[in-house]
This record gives sequence, structure tokens and C-alpha cells, in this order.
Amino acid sequence: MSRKYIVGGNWKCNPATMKEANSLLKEWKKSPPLVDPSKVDVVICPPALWMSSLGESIEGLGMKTCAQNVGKNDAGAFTGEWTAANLQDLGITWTLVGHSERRTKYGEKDEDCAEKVAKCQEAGLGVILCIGETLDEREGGKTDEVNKRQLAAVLPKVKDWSKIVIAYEPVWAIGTGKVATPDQAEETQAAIRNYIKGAVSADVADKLQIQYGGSVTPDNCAELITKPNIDGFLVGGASLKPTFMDIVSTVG
Ligand code: G2H
Repeated sequence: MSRKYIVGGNWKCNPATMKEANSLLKEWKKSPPLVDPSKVDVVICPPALWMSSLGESIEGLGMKTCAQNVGKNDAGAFTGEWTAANLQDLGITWTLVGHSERRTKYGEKDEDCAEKVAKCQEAGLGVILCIGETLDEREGGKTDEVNKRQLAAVLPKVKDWSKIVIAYEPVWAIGTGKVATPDQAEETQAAIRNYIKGAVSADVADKLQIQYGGSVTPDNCAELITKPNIDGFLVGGASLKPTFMDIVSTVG
């Protein structure tokens, strides 16, 4: 089945100032082609403080604003957090959940991701759920086992699969310049789809968009996107450059 592509730009805690962020968006505006929403969805994840102020410029490019994280709680005494309902209230319709930097640097567990996904489902938010193995796990032959574990925690919380995208991001490829080969990414993403087919249904598996993330650049994206189980990318470092639009146009 043919699935629509989805490309994410995860800015992480970059750039240093909102002025630089605005300059980047202006550069993107200058570089045609703009996004063709019939072919590719593009979501941009700026630092949370800027989501509201940059939202109009992002949407003006035919893209959606996506949070990088969301709390697992409802409103209450949770200093420093925000809720899925807060995002919905601001008109933000997407969030990442379970990025490996949240898992490794902030101690998020599979169970936390599951609770976050549950809250996003209640609020009707789209979730890009990030999963992936470390280098030790890959070298130990545990890639599929790790991905299945990370998915299995979340599956019982999902009622509406149209609001879920999976980003397969091998931890060893994130921000390292080491990209998975197209065959490695394809093999792993096919296994992810196959797992969803068995654990949920063939229909959900067929429709599920699975992104690849980890050192994607304008130079390596063309070959990766030829693979049938790669439905787009989650891009970090390369989404902070004017040439991010080259990745979008290669995909779409
Ligand atoms: C993986 C990716 C974006 P980068 O974290 O989520 O970052 O493209 O810099 O490896």
C-alpha cells in the first residue's frame, strides 16, 4: 500500500536565539519548492518556549508545529511540565514521545512513554513515537527485541492508530554522523511493521508511517527513501540548515 511521507525537523535545544530561528524559517521560505501537502507532511519541533511565537511562520510554510516532549500528567502540581491538553489548547497537534535523548538523559522509561501516549490519545494529538537500539544492543543482536519492547509498552494505550507515527532512530546513529545503511534501516523497519501486523492488525501495519532518524542529510536521504518501509525521516542537525528543504523535496 502507498503511504504518505512524513518528515520531521527536530531542532532539539537549538538554535541559540529566536532571531536565528526566524532567519532559518525565512531562508526556507525563499527556497522553493514549498511543501506539497498532498505528498508529504512536514512537522517542525522547535524548543518549547518558541512553539507559539514561531507557529504562524511554520504553518505559513505548509508545515505543522510539533512539541519535542509532553508530560504524562494532567494539569496540577508538576513544575516545569506541560500537558497534552495544553498543547491541544494552543493548537499544536503533534508531539514527539520517547526520543532517545529523553530516555537516556532524563530517565524516561517505556512506561512513561506509554502514559504520555495515553494522554495524547485522550487529547487527540498526533504522536511521533521514537524507538531504537543502542550500539551494544545492535552488536548483541538485540535490535528487534528492543524495538518490540519499546512498542509493546505503548500498544495497549493506542485506540486511534491514525494519530501514531513511529520514528525508528538507532541511538548509535543519532547526532554521530553514522547513518544506518538503507538495508539496515529497511530490515529493521520491516521487522517493526511485521511486529505491528501480528500485535495489532495487518490494516494498521499497512497504514502506519515509519520514519527513519539518525544523521539524515540531503546527501543520504535519496537512497534511504527508496526503501519500501521508510516513510520519511526525523531529522535533527540537518533540520537547522537551509538545505533541510532539499530533504523535504527529495521525499515529496
Ligand atoms: C535523531 C535525529 C533527530 P540527528 O535524534 O531526531 O537527530 O539527525 O542529528 O541524528
